[in-house]
Amino acid sequence: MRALVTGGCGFIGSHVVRSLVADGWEVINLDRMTYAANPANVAEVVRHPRYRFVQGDICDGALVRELVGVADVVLNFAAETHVDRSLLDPGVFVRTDVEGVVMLLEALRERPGTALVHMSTDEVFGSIPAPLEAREDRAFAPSSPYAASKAAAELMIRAYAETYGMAVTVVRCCNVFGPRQHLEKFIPLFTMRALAGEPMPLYGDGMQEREWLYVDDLVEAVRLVLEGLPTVAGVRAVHVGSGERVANRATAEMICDLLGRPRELITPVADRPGHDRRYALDSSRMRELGWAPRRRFVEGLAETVRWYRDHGAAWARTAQGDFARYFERQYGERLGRR
Ligand code: TDX
Repeated sequence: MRALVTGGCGFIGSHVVRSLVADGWEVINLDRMTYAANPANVAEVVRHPRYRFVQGDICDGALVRELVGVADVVLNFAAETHVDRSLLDPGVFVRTDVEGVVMLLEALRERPGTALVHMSTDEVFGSIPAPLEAREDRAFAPSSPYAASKAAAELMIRAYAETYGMAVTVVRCCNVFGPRQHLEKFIPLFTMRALAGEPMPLYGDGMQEREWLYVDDLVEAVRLVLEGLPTVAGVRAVHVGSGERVANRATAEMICDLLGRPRELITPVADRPGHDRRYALDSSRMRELGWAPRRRFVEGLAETVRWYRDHGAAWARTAQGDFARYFERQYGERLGRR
């Protein structure tokens, strides 16, 4: 089987690329190499005969048509993913996360035998009040430009599936974490700040809850989805969540404790505008397929924190980077340095 993986140099995409190549798949990795991509993420497969890298944009219709034309399945991980950046610059989210998906759909229309697995997010539902869990048929209510761009992509997918009889799987996942996640995200950022003995900027009261899934468990879910791709036209959505919902303050405290750093580093700062209080997925559909996460949050967090302690600084240096500039823009005022 040959997969076209988009965004395969990013966090989740690269974990999937390495898993597929190791298991005998042919993989074409299409990545634009934005700030979020890191060539080190795929270093171990880069010379593999079943791996091919193409630097390019999912908004490039001709390129996408050519690559979709030689694939059995397309896995779309290409996206702008950071909520805070979507508050600073929403336009690029509309372009990549919506227009890019339409480009993929246009190419797939001409290839009825090629399946699409699209990565989406629990954020399309907005905040979920306790004790509710979002089922697959819940109405969308996105709060951020990022979440709205992912919801809009799903609506385009639905429209194409209905209109042109395409069979698509949408994987909606909770917060994923693990090695190689960009430093802008909560767990890597807080880990690196704690290691450096620098203030860890906790938004608002820190009582927002996130459902955390270790990246290897998501990869296993994606692999299971690939084993049972639908053949009937329409959209099949599946929720992939761990059920482990943790308040941000508690996660921050665990990071300090794991590293033996004082909890006083946790610094409350101005909240993220439109900040969702709680995410919670009902993942029973995936569990009925036989999937279950293998790692508890505490275990995955300990492993992740260790990885950043041992490799984080060197790994971060291999990435494209505007992180220092972004950090100043996002946190300078919040941390009182402007
Ligand atoms: O500096 C911070 N301080 C802070 O308190 C950052 C970066 C985050 N937070 C809070 C905001 C969230 O409640 O931590 C929580 C997690 O933040 P992020 O890592 O930015 O993730 P989130 O906004 O929950 O979105 C993530 O999960 C769903 C991914 O970024 C999305 O791409 C995915 O779709």
